[in-house]
Amino acid sequence: MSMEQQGARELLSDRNLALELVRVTEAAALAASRWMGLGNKNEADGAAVTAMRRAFDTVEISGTVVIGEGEMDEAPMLYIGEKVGSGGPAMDIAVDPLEGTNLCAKGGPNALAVIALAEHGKFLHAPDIYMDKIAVGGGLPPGVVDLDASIEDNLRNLARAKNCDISDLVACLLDRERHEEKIARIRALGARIMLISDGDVAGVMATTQPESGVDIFFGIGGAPEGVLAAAALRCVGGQMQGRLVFENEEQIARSRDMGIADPHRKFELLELAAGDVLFAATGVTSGAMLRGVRRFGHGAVTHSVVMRSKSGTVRYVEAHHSYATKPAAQHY
Ligand code: VTB
Repeated sequence: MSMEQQGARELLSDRNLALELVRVTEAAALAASRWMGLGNKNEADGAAVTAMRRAFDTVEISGTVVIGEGEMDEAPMLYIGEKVGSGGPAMDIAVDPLEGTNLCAKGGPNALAVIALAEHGKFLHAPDIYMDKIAVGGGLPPGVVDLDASIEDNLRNLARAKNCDISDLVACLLDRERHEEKIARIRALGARIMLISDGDVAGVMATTQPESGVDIFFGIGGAPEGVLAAAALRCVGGQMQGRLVFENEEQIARSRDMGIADPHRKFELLELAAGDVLFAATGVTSGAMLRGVRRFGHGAVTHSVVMRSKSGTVRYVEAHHSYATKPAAQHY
């Protein structure tokens, strides 16, 4: 096979794979949506995990989960190191079958089923601890914000780059006590704030969408969610930095065990998610970017996004899942 033919073949398989991934996030979202608002986040999460794990069986990759549901001894499925897929190119996989378990359990906005894929070794193997994050959308000068700069400098620089007043800016943060000081300083400077109860993958992604009204994401959330958000930003443009936040020595040791030579360093976007990245997400509940699963007597409708960093394509997929040809036991 000529190099051109091989290149074309790789491109095609990569493209097909992107669409296959949507089927996997759809399956997780459909399963989780059955538990929307029922007040049971563990059942919702379990349903999403089982459905996602099953859907991976038909995806033609030799996948290894690097960001998943936890260590092998604490998660029965989609644990770190688990092999998934029916065989094919070796890929690393980052998953969050239900990002925002609380959101789903309460019927709140922005619960998502999320997957990112890259070649082996391209995602930061982030342990399930905290990460301090800063993110802004695309089209801004490189380095316009920095995790090590003060909140005030970051907001001033961002306002200058966006040619607006600080009072025009909206910062998104998780609504947590640990952010009290940050929130006070943002307010003192005159910028506005959107506090979210959970779901910082959606929070970071909101910075990339002008219609979301969010200009910048600040603060400490999950480290695995940081890698997933970085994968998304790699596809749509935007800037992000993250630094692991440790609560004890054991977490530092665990990070080293996971291959992070200097656990205290600041990671740039390309260190969180490098190489050619595929990203897919399906809405479980409606949010700024995706509509949640809607159910009818005859089936359900899902809304997903799938993106490839190589081409920069962002595709929204509305899928109508019909019960017409399925026995009742197979209704999603
Ligand atoms: C965030 C958020 C998640 O965890 O990462 C958050 O995106 C951080 O942890 O949806 P705390 O809840 O301990 O603050 C979630 O809320 C749940 O995974």
